[in-house]
Amino acid sequence: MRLLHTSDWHLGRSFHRESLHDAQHAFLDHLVEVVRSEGVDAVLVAGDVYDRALPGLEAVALFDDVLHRLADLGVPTVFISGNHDSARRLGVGAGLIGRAGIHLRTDPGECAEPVLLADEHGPVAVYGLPYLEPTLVRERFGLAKGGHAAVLGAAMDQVRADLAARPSGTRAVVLAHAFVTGGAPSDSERDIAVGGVASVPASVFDGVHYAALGHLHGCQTLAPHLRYSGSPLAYSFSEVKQRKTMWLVDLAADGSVTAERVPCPEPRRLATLRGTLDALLTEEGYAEHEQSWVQATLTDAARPSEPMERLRRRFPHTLQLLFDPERSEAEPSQSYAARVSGRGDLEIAEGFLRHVRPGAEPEPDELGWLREGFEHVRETTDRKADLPR
Ligand SMILES: [Mn+2]
Repeated sequence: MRLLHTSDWHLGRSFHRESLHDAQHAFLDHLVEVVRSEGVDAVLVAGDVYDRALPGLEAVALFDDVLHRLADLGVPTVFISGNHDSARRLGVGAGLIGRAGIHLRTDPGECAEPVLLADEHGPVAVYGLPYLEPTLVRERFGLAKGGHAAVLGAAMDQVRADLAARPSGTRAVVLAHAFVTGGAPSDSERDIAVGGVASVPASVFDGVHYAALGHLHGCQTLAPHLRYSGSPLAYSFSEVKQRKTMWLVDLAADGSVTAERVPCPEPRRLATLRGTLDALLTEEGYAEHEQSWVQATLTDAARPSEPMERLRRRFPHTLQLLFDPERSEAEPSQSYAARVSGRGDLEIAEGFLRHVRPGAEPEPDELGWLREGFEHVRETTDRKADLPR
């Protein structure tokens, strides 16, 4: 059985205020074409369909359009909700849409109800596990406490129990939206850390033949049966070196897997340039980036006048301008933004405590309060998106 695995479409997302609508449209055209030309038997979309819980109308229209096109092709498709989606909103009409062979799995109560497919070698059970926010689903899985590893582990226990009751030789595929240990993050994923632990061990997926993973935006292979497709487009400059792809997965009669990367269309190259304004404007070597989306880091000791205007004369698609002046070692070397970039909220708050109380480490109690505070903010933000009013 031939599967096409993709994830993290983030419909409606822009790139540094540049609309990606046309690029996302082109990607979906490409997806439909690959499904047709490669003889795909089923499409798997592992979460973060939309960028926001309340997507804009343009994004909803893109999704509506691709649903129709996939249904017209008659190729079964399984979607799960990711941490960016409102599971309840994405799941509206799932029962009706399912009659057209498009399966929206957004309900944590349906983890053990697979979409049943088959090829000439027998049945394939496809389990769509929506993103499971520990604080929201713990109780449902009979857990008093525990983070991502516990809830996803409980969901996978249900999957294994269901699978064990099916005819022997049934192959199992899982879709999940999670941070699996060993995966490499980039800057465009929203943090899902709970109690300081974001990741789940790969062993959570023991017993299934393929896990189509979503959440991390770089394409990667953790094991032959455990892969991230990554997002179809770059959503941060940290992805400058990534080639965006989908996985074309062949599931053999014995459940073994071979996979091949299918490149996605690239709307425009990304470039991260660093140097003095004068160097960026004059050096021949930068000519290849004149039409790229550019992040420029200026190293001039004194901030030049009108740097964006001047840069855009050579690089009209400059989207981000950073300053990192070269200084002598005696001076503080970086801006506050540069010093905290890439650090988590908790880490920044810890650093603040050390800064205001030199010589004293933050107390465990204080760290606990901070962690609770940050988690509370994140939960209430997530929960608000799902409120009926
Ligand atoms: Mn994502």
